[in-house]
Amino acid sequence: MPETALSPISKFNAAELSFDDFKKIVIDDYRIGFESRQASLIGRREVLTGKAKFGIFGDGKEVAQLAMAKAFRMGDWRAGYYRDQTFMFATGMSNLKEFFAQLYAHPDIEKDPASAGRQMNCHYATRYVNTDGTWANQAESLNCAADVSTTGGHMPRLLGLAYASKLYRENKELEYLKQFSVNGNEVAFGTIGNGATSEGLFFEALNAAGVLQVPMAISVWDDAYAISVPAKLQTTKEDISEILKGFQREQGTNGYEIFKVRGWDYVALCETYERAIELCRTEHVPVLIHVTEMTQPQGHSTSGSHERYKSKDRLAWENEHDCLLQMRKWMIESAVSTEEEMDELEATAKKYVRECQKEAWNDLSGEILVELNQVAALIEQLIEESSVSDKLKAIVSKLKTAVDPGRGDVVAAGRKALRLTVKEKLYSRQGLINWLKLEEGRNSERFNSKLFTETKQSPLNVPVVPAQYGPDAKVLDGREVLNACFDANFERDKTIVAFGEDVGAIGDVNQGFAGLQGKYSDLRITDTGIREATIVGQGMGLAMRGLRPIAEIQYLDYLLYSITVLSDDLASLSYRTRGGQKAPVIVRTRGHRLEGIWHSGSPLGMILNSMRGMHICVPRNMTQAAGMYNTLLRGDEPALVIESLNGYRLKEPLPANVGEFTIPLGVAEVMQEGSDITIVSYGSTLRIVLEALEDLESMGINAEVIDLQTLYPFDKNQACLASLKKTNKLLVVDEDVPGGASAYILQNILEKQNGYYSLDAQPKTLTGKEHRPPYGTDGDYFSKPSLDDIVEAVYNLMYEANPGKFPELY
Ligand SMILES: Cc1ncc(C[n+]2csc(CCOP(=O)(O)OP(=O)(O)O)c2C)c(N)n1
Ligand SMILES: [Mg+2]
Repeated sequence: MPETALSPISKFNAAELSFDDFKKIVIDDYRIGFESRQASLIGRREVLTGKAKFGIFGDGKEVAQLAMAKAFRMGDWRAGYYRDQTFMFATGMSNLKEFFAQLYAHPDIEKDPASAGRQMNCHYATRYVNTDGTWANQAESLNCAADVSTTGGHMPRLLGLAYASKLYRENKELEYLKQFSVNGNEVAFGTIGNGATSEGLFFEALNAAGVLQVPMAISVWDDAYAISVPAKLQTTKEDISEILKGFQREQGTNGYEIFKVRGWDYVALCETYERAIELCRTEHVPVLIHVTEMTQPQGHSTSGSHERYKSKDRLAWENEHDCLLQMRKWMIESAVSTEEEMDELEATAKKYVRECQKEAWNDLSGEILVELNQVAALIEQLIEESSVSDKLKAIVSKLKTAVDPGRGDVVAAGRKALRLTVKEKLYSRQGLINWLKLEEGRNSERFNSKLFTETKQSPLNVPVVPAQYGPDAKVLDGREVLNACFDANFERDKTIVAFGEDVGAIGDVNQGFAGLQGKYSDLRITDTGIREATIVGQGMGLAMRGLRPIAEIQYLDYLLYSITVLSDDLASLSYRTRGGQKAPVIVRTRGHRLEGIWHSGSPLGMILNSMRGMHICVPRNMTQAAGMYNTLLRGDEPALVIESLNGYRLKEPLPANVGEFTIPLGVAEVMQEGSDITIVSYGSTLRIVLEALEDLESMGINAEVIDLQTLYPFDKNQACLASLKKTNKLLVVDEDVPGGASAYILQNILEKQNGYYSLDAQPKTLTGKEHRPPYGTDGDYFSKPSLDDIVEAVYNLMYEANPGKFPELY
């Protein structure tokens, strides 16, 4: 195996070092740990005095992180949680100024590159997306996937990051992707609190990594508490590594190597990490390092005090076993340093951290002060002309005397001044209006931008290529059209992989991938365990590392089992890093209606409400689905594609360019022109609407039918509005619960598109019932919109508008 690229961090191997070199490394480590501790102490004070809103820190966890950092190499990844500041400082992936900038929520990627002030403090990320949307070189960087605040929420993604190394090592076709991997030597380092190991996501990821044998190194930071809840109420036997012993690999089995080490024992920690990570990296064995006897010198967070729930004995034990105190003691005992040298180092470190904190604060408050003075000057101009000058003066005075004012205070002052003077014709109002407009744009960039990557790589910029049909186009089952599409894409792009339950050997339960594992190998078309959350996480980690995953959730109803990952992690990734990270995963599933309570779901309202940040595609048939896959696979943003479960065996002509034609996202299609009423639908119900047209025609109703095709983005060209202008009547047909996706559709048409002004009858929705559909054909008929329901809903709208022409039905 080729040599692993070394990170700037020196390798710790005492045997090969002179004592002086060894001393230097240890002292430097202590300095980093001590500075990190100071940052925690000052950080807490900054919250308690009101400069920052909330603080959660890594005090008590410093020494283990210094050891972990030594094993971290170029190309490696971290996916962890909010205790890891020392690791981030030791690796150089973050620094003290950035730490404080994030604590103060500085909305500038230069100051807080991890999140541009969007995330709580100690939520880390490196920026691997260049500003033009292209990938940075990850193999020559140290990489940190963007944290989430949810405990255990990062575990599925961690699995994917580790799995990418496996694919890069084992699939030789990927060797050309040098900017992502060197022979799959990259380890994915995960960290998690002892309490969070109670989460299902932890166990799901743990098991999956054991099955897959991927280089995933999980460190459990065990401080015996999860906020106030002690280990006794969290973990069987109060000991996570004890109960995970069954995962230990044995002669001839797969599994884990499990290590247990105390969090204040610097030497043991360094040795453990070196050994564990070497094994993980070279043999692709997952490892778990259980770091015990950690402490929380300042308690869990700034929200409370641990004296409330920890006993005096425990608090005294924590004081004594403070990892930095223990490290300091050991350094002096083993002649690495002297008391005097340590005192000096600590005094210098304290001063340095204080300076970093002050600079970070001045950077942000200085920017705000400029804006504050601008708005104050503009309001002062108003004061000269206005009859409410006293009130305006009060605004300025309040603003100028405010303690630590924010941008919100500055803008609010301007808005209030405009409201106060709304009835006055003041020349100087315009200056304030102009300034507010300018700031609105800037603040929208700061606080609301980058829900999607929004670069030229976006799927919205993929050129539209129409489907072509030769004179002898074959007419196939829908599933065969999809199969041909996937085949062509797998051939074209070696980075595409697909995986999920039953996706590999049988080519998915509806055979979209049939025969493709044989053709492209089980590294590219792969079966997984029943583990929806980590299927999505697997996709996310792969996509972050330059691969193009299609992660399959067998049925739409089971999306719920992965919704935490989709909503918290995947959909928020671009936003929470302000475009610094991306993960173009395609989540493929099938649903809308078939049979029974758990195979007929169409919870699009839930999806739309929880997954902003992903494209939501609802193709009416498999050809449209294929065109959407072709688009998405050429763009760089995450998407969910819901195929119509009852459409795989319907006949569709095969486009000659089945792997090339594209369906643009957000472009609704008028399926049938008409003049009496607009029916808007998508997916499986769209087909029923089309079937209903014959009955409607026979009743003298000429309906226009629109297929939305994607719910997000929504009808960018406003086909719905154009249609309403002709028909003045609207029926939305949707099979979600009442007030689910149909409410979203109405809001878009009536409010965003201003369709309200084109209506001359009440807009209506026809949806599924409140409950899920019972099993059987009758269950479907009486629970989901049927042809009869559609015809009657349309007719009733016509009757209400013109009872003379359309008499009451019954
Ligand atoms: C899914 C989820 N549930 C609950 C919380 C609230 N919460 C934040 S931290 C925490 C305790 C975590 O304890 P542990 O995993 O032991 O980590 P520690 O803070 O002790 O290092 C809880 C319950 C959360 N952030 N996410
Ligand atoms: Mg804990």
